[in-house]
Amino acid sequence: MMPKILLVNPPVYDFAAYDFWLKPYGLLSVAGYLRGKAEFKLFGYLDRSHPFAAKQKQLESDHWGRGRFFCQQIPNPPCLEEIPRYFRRFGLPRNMFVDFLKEERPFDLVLIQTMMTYWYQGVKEVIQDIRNVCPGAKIILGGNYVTLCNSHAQQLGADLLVTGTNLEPLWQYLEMTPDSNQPALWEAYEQLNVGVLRLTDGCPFNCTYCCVPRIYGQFKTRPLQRSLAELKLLANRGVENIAFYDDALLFEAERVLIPFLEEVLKRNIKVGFHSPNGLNARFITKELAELMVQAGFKTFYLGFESASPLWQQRTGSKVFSDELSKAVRHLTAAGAEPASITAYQLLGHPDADIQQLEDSMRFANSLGIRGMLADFSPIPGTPDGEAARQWVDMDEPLLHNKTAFPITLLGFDQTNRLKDLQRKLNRSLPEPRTR
Ligand code: B12
Ligand code: SF4
Repeated sequence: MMPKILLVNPPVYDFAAYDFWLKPYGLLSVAGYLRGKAEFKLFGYLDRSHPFAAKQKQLESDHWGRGRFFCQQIPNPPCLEEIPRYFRRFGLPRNMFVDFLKEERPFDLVLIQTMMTYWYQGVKEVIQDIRNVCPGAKIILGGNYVTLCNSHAQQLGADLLVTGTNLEPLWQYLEMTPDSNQPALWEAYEQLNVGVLRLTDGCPFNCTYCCVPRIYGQFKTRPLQRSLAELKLLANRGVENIAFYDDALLFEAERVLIPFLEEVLKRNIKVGFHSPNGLNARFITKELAELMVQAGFKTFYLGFESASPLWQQRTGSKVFSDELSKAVRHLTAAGAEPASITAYQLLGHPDADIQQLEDSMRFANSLGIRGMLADFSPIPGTPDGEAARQWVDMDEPLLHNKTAFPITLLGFDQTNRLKDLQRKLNRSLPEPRTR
């Protein structure tokens, strides 16, 4: 008999959350490796195609498949009481999961996705409900929170924690043999409008605020044929928008992204591509910009962080201001609408004094592109996360919260002033033709 496995993408407890092409890609990838070897059920709290969410007007998707989650306001956790923002639980209501478990039980195994370190309360809630309704099921956690806050995650009471990218302990625990050529288990969704792809793993840079190089080791490309098979699977399911979750999608593009996009054109696959995780402007050449636009890239998020040369050098020199200007020139010459290009800049970084954020925001605006303040979340084990210990208790993951940390560091008024300025600068630009 095949084991019966439940896949869960938990609800999110946070001040803010928005469906910016969010999918539990690690979880679906792991399940994909076991395709045909187990019976799967998925409960996605953040699935806006679920009938409960799909019928609510205010949760409707925008033109590119993004949208709001259903949410309920709840009291701030005690350690975030001082933060003057409403705390919420995002995702399908709790009783829906309990009813689902009662209807579908028993399960042999439950695999739970963990994502942001400061989202562990949702994971805890899911574990409690499973223990109550399906006491015989073995619970397995994997993903970022488990990897970055392992000893904290051990207190949640799961049976196995899979850390990092080594899945060997999982296969041993399950006594199953994976098929690593299989794409993610997208068919687990009954309705699917948005998909995710990842053509590479890791990143060759070493930014002081990021944990990717430490977790993924050397930059590696994924097999092109497997990515193309996954794209086909998504396109056949009717997916219209695909977000890349790569950390360095444009690095060594001639080995991965270029052949991938050429194949997209050759096969006449029509989907909109997006890069919410940020592209490195340094690698956007004239030719690459043309190919990206032709093959269907609709939005371009560029990781810029700051226009201050000192700050850029001190944090890893991943991109310089002239490289951003050049990338914008290439993209717009290739036909990208300037309003579809957005530069991310970090708000609340520990070196805020040398970051010259206002100047950086004005610089991006002078290029005719939008800016987005990416609230800084300190990550344990990174140089900047460790530096953050002087302001917050890094052993409490709730204090890594990206809304809370900038307010703790800069104060509420200064944080609001900078956010207002960003909104004002964006309003000075023409509206995107399609939002
Ligand atoms: C995609 C991504 C996003 C997406 C959304 C992701 C989502 N679904 O929520 C977007 C672009 C929206 C995003 C936003 C942000 N992100 Co982000 N993001 C990532 C990224 C690149 C991948 C995360 C992911 O989906 N991993 C799963 C898949 C893709 O990974 P995988 O390698 O295939 O998985 C393997 C293993 O990890 C394991 N595995 C993974 N999951 C599971 C599950 C199970 C059950 C098992 C057994 C195994 C397993 O098995 C797989 C084996 O191949 C990570 C960096 C990274 N490379 O991990 C940062 C990362 C998670 N983000 C980070 C940050 C800082 C942010 C932002 C705060 C940035 C900002 N300032 O705005 C925001 C916060 C958003 C919010 N609402 O709070 C940090 C973490 C911060 C933290 N404290 O936890 C990370 C680690 C990057 C970094 N800077 O170091 N992010
Ligand atoms: S370039 Fe991006 S993924 Fe790479 S180390 Fe820097 S922040 Fe992390």
